[in-house]
Amino acid sequence: MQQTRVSLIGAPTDIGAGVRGSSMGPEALRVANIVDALRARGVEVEDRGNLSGPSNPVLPPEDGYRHLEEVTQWNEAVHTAVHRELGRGRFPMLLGGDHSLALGSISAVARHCRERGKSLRILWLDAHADFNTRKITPSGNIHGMPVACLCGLGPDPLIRIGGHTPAIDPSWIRQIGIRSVDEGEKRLVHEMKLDVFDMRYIDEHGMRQTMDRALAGMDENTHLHVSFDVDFLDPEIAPGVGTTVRGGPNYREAQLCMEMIADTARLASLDVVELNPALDHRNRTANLAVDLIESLFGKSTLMRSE
Ligand code: B3U
Ligand code: MN
Ligand code: MN
Repeated sequence: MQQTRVSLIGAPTDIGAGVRGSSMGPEALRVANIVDALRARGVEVEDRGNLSGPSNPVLPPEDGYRHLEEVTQWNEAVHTAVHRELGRGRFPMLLGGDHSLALGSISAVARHCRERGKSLRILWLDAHADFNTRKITPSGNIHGMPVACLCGLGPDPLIRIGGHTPAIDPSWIRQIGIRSVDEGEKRLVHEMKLDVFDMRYIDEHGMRQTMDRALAGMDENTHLHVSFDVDFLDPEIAPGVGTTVRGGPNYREAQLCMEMIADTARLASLDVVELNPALDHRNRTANLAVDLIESLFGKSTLMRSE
């Protein structure tokens, strides 16, 4: 099998979030030794450094969006960088930054898949559905909207990134770990028929069956993208995020989730977002994120015979 070649792309901004600090995420992941951890898995790694973009003006929402222009600029930079790495046959790993950046990242992955005739499966690991729109958002924070924007529901400059609207079809997404969805957002998620494995589903059926179902139906032609919002994890183990929601997956469940993704050997791009070092204790959440990323790249306790 061909060796995986990862390109780390830092996007140090909290432009789409309500709580500041995820702009420090890329550095915290580097301090947690993400490069060496991946190399220890036999992965070839190049750290492309950080993208640049506008600073956070900390303004209130306007017409339902906070910092729309700045979010657009950051996402255009992310789109270009991610698309370029994919074109080179490399695995882009976006180090956020807040989750609004998944717009740039996933639109680039979708464009690449269209160009190469590949099918795309997206796993959205998150406490939140991130399916708000201008009319229903309680905050105006665009990190609560990227899935809706990718599906074509959002402001022109955001839904046009990458030149194909909508960037993706809702049927390509599986959301996992969801436990905080706003009222209007619930209706929209239902209307758009998103495939959601919420915490209730995981409680009732376990992580094993959840992942079996979320990963079903892929083949050799599938590009698997994981968008890992660190607030997916239970705040007891991952306190370093801006919007903690209790009752998330514990350490073992999160490990199993990552290991089952690794077993598919289809993972081809990744976002690691919403890590907020300003709220963390001794880089504990960054270390945990790196630990889980190692599992995503095949680190498991024993050789498995089946
Ligand atoms: N749904 C809320 C909260 C939220 C969404 N994503 C995060 N927080 N990280 C909102 O503001 O849209
Ligand atoms: Mn999110
Ligand atoms: Mn979240």
